[in-house]
Amino acid sequence: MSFAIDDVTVNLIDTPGHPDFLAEVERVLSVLDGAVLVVSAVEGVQAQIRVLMRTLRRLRIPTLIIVNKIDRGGARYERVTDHDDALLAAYVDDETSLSDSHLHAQLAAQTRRALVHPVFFGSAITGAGVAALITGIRDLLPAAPGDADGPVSGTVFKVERGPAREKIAYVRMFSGTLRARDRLRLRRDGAGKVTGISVFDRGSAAAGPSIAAGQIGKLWGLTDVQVGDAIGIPRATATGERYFAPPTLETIVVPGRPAGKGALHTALTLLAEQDPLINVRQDDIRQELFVSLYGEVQKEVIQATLASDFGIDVTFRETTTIYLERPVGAGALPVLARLRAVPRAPAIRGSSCLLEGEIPAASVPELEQRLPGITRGEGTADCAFDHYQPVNGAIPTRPVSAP
Ligand SMILES: Nc1nc2c(ncn2[C@@H]2O[C@H](COP(=O)(O)OP(=O)(O)OP(=O)(O)O)[C@@H](O)[C@H]2O)c(=O)[nH]1
Ligand SMILES: [Mg+2]
Repeated sequence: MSFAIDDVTVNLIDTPGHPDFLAEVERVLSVLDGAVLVVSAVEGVQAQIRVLMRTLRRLRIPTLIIVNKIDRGGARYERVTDHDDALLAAYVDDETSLSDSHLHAQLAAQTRRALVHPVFFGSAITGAGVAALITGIRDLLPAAPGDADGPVSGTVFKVERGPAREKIAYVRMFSGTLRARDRLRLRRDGAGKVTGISVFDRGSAAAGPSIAAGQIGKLWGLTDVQVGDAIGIPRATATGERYFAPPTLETIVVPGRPAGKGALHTALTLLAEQDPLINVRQDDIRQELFVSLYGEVQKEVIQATLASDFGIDVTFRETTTIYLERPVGAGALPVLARLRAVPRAPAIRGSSCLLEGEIPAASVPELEQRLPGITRGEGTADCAFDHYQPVNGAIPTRPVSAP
């Protein structure tokens, strides 16, 4: 949805806060200019908030924090700010020689670089603090640069199906102007022609002839389109990487009618095709269909999507944990082997994983350097001296820094 604050147009993408819907947040991260993280003063900083904040910081997405529900009994601000380093209030040196406007400019500059994350307090019910937040969005978050006359560049962050099961792609335009009837290349093999455009503007989506840099809208006609596709020129920063750890759960999807297995397979494959975050696999022996999940509630969404988009009723078996290659992210083991580390079997506790083992002291700095890459930024390393070991071959040297 889109609204105006003075002369600034804000395109707002609302995502669910429940951890089961992490995938919905993942899909939009690459198209954000800034974020407003809503924290409840009653519930305090929940695990989900930490995951989101850590990711927003890692991706350097400018973020404002609003502590909501301060009207409620039991609301305690300090619960939210005191006990979490990641949620530290904006800190600016309070030198008396600096003017307010200078400080404000500093705050805006540092917020835009995602160095600080200003914290607001308010209540959506009473409206307290809302005006300050709105001013903060206008003044502190960056306005997207975007040249409507430049080369066409946009990113698809959501795909849904319309009443006639036609694909509708949600796109955020970064540059250029896309017009109805424009032909597009999608990835290497796909192509398509835009047959309809609707742009989010002042509270609603209106059909129009074109969509330009800075706008968010819906595109019709792109039958091959997938979430994450570039429209026109891919953004230089697009890496295709995943931001959150992949789902750790999976379940078997059972069609309402036994004969419906083929149709269900097709439907799930179509869903997975348009959305890389939906993972489907078929068990070769028992021919059962598995989907991976972030949590139980996601089953309801899959069930509803299959019913509304494909007319297929399904039930689910009990959810199980995926153990496959789970430990420290793909690519971790080759890295550890190269560092001459000897890992023991990983211990999985809920969504976290503990990997213990031995590593030569000389490899520790490189391990620390590569850890974010092989654990999607989620991992931490604790090292302690264990033993000396005889050296084979040339005696290793370590650079000594000048005193
Ligand atoms: N007392 C009080 N209740 C609030 C306030 N803001 C929201 N609520 C209530 O909190 C509940 C959840 O509000 P939502 O707006 O659905 O919250 P949300 O963060 O969008 O939730 P998800 O989309 O499910 O993640 C509703 O019952 C609201 O009425 C507030 O400032 N004060
Ligand atoms: Mg909501």
